[in-house]
Amino acid sequence: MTVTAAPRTPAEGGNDFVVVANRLPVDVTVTPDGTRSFTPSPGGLVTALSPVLERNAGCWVGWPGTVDGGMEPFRTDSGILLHPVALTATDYEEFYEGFSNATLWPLYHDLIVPPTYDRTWWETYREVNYTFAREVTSVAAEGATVWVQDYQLQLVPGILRQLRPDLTIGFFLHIPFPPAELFRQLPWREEIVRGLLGSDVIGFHLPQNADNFLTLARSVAGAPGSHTGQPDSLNVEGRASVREISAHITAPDGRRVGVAAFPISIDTASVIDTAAQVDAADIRHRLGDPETMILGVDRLDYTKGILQRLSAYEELLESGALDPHDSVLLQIATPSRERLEHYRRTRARVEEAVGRINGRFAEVGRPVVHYLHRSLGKQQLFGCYVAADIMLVTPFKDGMNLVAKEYVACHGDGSGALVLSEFAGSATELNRAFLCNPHDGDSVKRQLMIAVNMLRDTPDEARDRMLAMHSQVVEHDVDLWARSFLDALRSH
Ligand code: GDG
Repeated sequence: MTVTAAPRTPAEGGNDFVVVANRLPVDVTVTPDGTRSFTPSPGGLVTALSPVLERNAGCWVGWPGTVDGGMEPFRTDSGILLHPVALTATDYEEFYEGFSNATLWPLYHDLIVPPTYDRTWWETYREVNYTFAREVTSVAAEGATVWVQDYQLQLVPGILRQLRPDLTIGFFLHIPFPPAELFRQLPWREEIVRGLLGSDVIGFHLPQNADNFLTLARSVAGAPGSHTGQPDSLNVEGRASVREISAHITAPDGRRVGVAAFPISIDTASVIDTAAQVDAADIRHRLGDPETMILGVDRLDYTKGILQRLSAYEELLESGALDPHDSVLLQIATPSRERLEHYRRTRARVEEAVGRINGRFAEVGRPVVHYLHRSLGKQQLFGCYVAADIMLVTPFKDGMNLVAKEYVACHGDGSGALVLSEFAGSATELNRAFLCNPHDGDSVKRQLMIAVNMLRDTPDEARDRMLAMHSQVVEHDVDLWARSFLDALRSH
């Protein structure tokens, strides 16, 4: 299918504010008689955007998570219209698993595994982006604001700009944006850049991501092999700053596109509230009342460095730095993208390591690693955060990492310690963490032991560090993220 844009008329009685994301914020339940029902799922993005959507008669456009047929739009209890986009099984394989998660995901995470460049996947990505954009045009009122989310939908701003020039369009990327020299590998790089430039404002987590994009925009349109007929390079002014627009790109159609960093955060007040209700002592008791409880919480993704964290822990047990009678590592690994080869391989290696470490160091009835490969309820998850002495967050690359912020939010009493990869976006704000380089096993081990020893020997110092980070997430919550992006978009 060719993506040609026939202008669309605004939806009568449509919505003034539309969020479009790959997934709808719903959980699908199938009853024994086969009836499907949809309940809103309580993700961070939903919590952040719900008040804005409610105030503005808003609508959320996205895929409901099933490939077996369509579904009617419906309203949540709070009045938000959920507008489903139907995807086929082939769309799911080629657009979602293929181009989004086996091409863009590894490319944007610094090639931790090699990306696959497949023309068929790319064509499906374009088609599905076109489908999402068409759905937006059917629900957006004249002059509406549309906020497009994440790497799966990078062509949507450009398509919308052609279909509906009356719209105000924002785009936010939830994962890192790679350095230009990596991005330039992508055979369809110009189309992606032009797709993003359909926006009025493009937001990233960090100024460094935004600067990568600005550098790329300076060069990619006129790169050798360019067949776009665009000028040699796009005109770029300024440098990216945080929460305000101080950098602009002049798009090929003459519009000024604002670029800035808007570090995402969590619904801190609600995390603190939930954390106050958990029984952390019970969790520690069920783990055998260890002296040191270490925690890891991640989607099971090769970017998260789970295997490297297990290896560091194993070596510390081996050397005697950690005592297997007194230490427990609880690793919660939420299932993710399980049909993709690299994910299957990562899972196999992680599970092999868990088995090996327990085989070497566990006693009967007393494992040294507790491993859960499933998703926990929020209450239980936050109970683990509160209970843990040390949180290990060791991604090789991560846009932000909300788990680190959630842990810190749960430790308003100053207890606990965060060992955090310097390659997680959150390391910029949580700079009182024990920062480590996950590519260097010695660095992970060293920072983990500094944290263990500080909690034991100089607890006041550990407490100061945690309290400083706690204030950071109290003052910079997800509401600030949403407000600052939308204010920038409005005043652009
Ligand atoms: C992408 C970017 C960026 C995890 N296990 C369970 C569970 N979770 C929740 C956590 C947290 C969320 O999932 C994970 O968010 P992260 O930010 O840590 O990581 P990604 O999924 O990779 O998110 C990332 C983010 O988008 C936002 O822009 O920060 O860099 O990669 O909220 O609590 N929740 C429940 N049970 C679990 O077992 N209920």
